[in-house]
Amino acid sequence: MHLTLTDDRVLELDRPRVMGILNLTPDSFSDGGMYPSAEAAALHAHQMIDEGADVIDLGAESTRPGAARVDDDQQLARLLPVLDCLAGQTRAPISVDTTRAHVAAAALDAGAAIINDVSAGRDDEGMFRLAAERGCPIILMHMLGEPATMQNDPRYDDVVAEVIRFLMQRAEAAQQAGVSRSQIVIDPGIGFGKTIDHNLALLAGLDQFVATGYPVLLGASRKGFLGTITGARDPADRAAATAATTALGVEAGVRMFRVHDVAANRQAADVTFAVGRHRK
Ligand code: HH2
Repeated sequence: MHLTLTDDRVLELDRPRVMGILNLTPDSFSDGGMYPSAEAAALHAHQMIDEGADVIDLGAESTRPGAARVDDDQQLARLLPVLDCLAGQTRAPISVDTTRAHVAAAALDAGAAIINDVSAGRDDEGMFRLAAERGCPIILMHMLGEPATMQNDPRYDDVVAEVIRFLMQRAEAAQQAGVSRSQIVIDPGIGFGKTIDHNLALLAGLDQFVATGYPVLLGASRKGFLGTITGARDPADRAAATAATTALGVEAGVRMFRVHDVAANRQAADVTFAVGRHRK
């Protein structure tokens, strides 16, 4: 299994891949406002690559519960200088975390290789067309409702089955728009319209996502439910808790992990994967 990035580059998914998070936002829940300049942001990307990140996920709009929307121009004003700094300096693929096709298109032009759409193509109907035209990989994430309201009493009868059904429908819609099946990654959307029990049920049911045959991405990094379980109030203190979810994900066959703390999660992924290869 692999993703095709460009004509000459592929991202093999024969082993776990770590995606380092770079949020160029003033208001992200754990790393908002960390980078005073594009150079500082690019430096952090290089640090994450040195720690073992395979992909860098660049985002310019926070999706934390209740976050305000950021218009396309503002997103691009944040993303393009960092992409310019990184272009030509690293072979690590860059994904762009946006729900807007215009933003994704400009980011792809500036060197990004993957689209990470937390709305799974629902926010902008041009997104699937763009992914089809460019032939790039696209990550489709489940969210119940939208960030402004998603944590208002989310309910499911069977969260795993409903999230998988949604993702299969969106993957089908993407393919109808011309996206190749092999370029689609699915993501249960931990924390997006989910209670702690929903998040735990999704983590316990990751093997069912893997069984769909699509590559699966897990984004549990530093999220609130980990603070509830461990008592770690500061998101920056949740690296070990996140690494536990990474180990569970590797065991279940998840191949991509979107994380803030690259070194800890690289180790968790590599050790769990190495043990898994010896299981009879
Ligand atoms: N989670 C966040 C943002 N983007 N993308 C995918 N595919 N999966 C996720 O779980 C996911 C995501 C939220 O986390 P973060 O970027 O750390 O915070 P914020 O949205 O506040 O910027």
